[in-house]
Amino acid sequence: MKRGLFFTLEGIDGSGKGTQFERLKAYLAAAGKDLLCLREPGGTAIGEKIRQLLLERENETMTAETELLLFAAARAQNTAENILPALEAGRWVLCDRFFDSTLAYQAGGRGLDREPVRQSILLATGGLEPDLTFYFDLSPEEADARRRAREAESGGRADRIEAEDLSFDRRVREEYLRLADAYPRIRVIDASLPPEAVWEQVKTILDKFLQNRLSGSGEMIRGPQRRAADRGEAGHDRSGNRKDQSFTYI
Ligand code: Z5A
Repeated sequence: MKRGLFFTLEGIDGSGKGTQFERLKAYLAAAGKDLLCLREPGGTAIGEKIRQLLLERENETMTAETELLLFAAARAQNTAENILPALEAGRWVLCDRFFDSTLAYQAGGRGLDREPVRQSILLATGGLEPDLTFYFDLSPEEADARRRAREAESGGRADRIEAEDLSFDRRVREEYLRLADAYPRIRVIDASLPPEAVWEQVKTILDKFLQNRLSGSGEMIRGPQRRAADRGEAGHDRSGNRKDQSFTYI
């Protein structure tokens, strides 16, 4: 059984990630892919309860460390319950946010030291990495304007993290751009364009990626485990059990 592919979407809130998630989902489903769609925090019964805790405005006394550990807890559950079993079964997984969000928001935005943030990610994922990540890049000012327009339309109210100021979003964006510079799996999308033009970028990158991955040498789809093994690290063994390993993120 070929291991499935793992795709993630990242960006600051209001960047249009959710809109493109729906398009990607429809595109892959139309291509007949057996697809599992998830979001973080969330994706499991436990994760959705943690999501509530994380986003409720009432929880304004939450410390950055508590926040980090709650995101890690939700991710550990999502990884074990949903993502790994789906990939092992050869399904493709599409996740709205994954650990890059933690590096961008908790290390970049909150200013937590990167090392404990990396360790929390490693504990939650056992070293699982997406195969391809779309990062939707938008200025915090533009994202804020879109968010406000959406709130005015829906009558909704900003959640605890959305309520942070623009300087927070600027630090988050900086960290995303740093990660995108360092990791070729992260592809930067210009999210300032109209939705159709944003989709064209996503589709071009996806089609090219799939062409490279699925054609050619006839090799098995190289999933996260295999890549970790190539680096001389222990990710998950063939049964999907976690092993200790060093963590390579910057
Ligand atoms: N978080 C974290 O801190 N650490 C972590 O490890 C993880 C998450 C996993 C989850 O929020 C929060 O948790 C998030 C990061 C943090 N907080 N913030 N801030 P969420 O899941 O509730 O929401 P979100 O992921 O941040 O995104 P969203 O609210 O769903 O928005 P979006 O996906 O970025 O954008 P959208 O809904 O597609 O579009 C926003 C509006 O713009 C909407 O009205 C669209 O119609 C419009 N739009 C979309 N595309 C365009 C274009 N191209 N042009 C113009 N207008 C557009």
